[in-house]
Amino acid sequence: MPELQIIGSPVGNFVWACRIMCTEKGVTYDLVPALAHSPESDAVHPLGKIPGLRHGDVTLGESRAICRYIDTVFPGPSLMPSDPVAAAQTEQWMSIVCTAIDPVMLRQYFRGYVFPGTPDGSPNRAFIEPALPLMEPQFALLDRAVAKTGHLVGESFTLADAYLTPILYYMSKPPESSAMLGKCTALAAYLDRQLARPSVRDTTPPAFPGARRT
Ligand SMILES: N[C@@H](CCC(=O)N[C@@H](CS)C(=O)NCC(=O)O)C(=O)O
Repeated sequence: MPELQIIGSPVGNFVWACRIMCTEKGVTYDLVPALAHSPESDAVHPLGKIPGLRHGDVTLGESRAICRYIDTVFPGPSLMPSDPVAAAQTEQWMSIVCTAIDPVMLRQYFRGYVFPGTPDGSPNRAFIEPALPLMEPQFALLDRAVAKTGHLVGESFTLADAYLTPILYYMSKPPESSAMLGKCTALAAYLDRQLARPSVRDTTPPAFPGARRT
């Protein structure tokens, strides 16, 4: 089998999800550190985003496609449930995380801390403030979702948890989001448990320079 490469910065939340997936499956890979729109990412992702994948002649972009490929081609436990309803629920939560949670919590709010674009590098309140009222109901939604079983779907860790955990990790750093998370007892306990999970712990990236530790 040719060497499997995951291409992207380890701090990228979608890169991290793919690495959790590989680790859970016991698939060895080489992490090729690369920024979005670099020669390395442009060579494998149609939009030059990260993560990308290279495996012999196969090149792919988009975390969902990458995870599907790895899950199908390599042996090892799958993070997609075999039960059709649970599999569809996993897709449902991954879609919600990617299309609703990530755009508000990371692309809008967290960006105000890590890529502020302010002259002195201070947090950009123009990004942060409008995100706050959107984040409150999202935290409440996620708190309810994990309250029953401690997972997004069923009784075990799925790819949906692999997508959500990196985002919650970053949300535990800045003051407003860590306060919101702290009020969501089920979600805060969920995050603590996932961060102790070997596949998550062993792939946790270095902190963003602008992100405050709690
Ligand atoms: N839908 C993509 C999203 C990937 C994504 O947005 N990656 C970010 C870094 S975490 C990126 O490449 N951003 C650069 C851009 O959007 O141009 C996936 O699931 O892989």
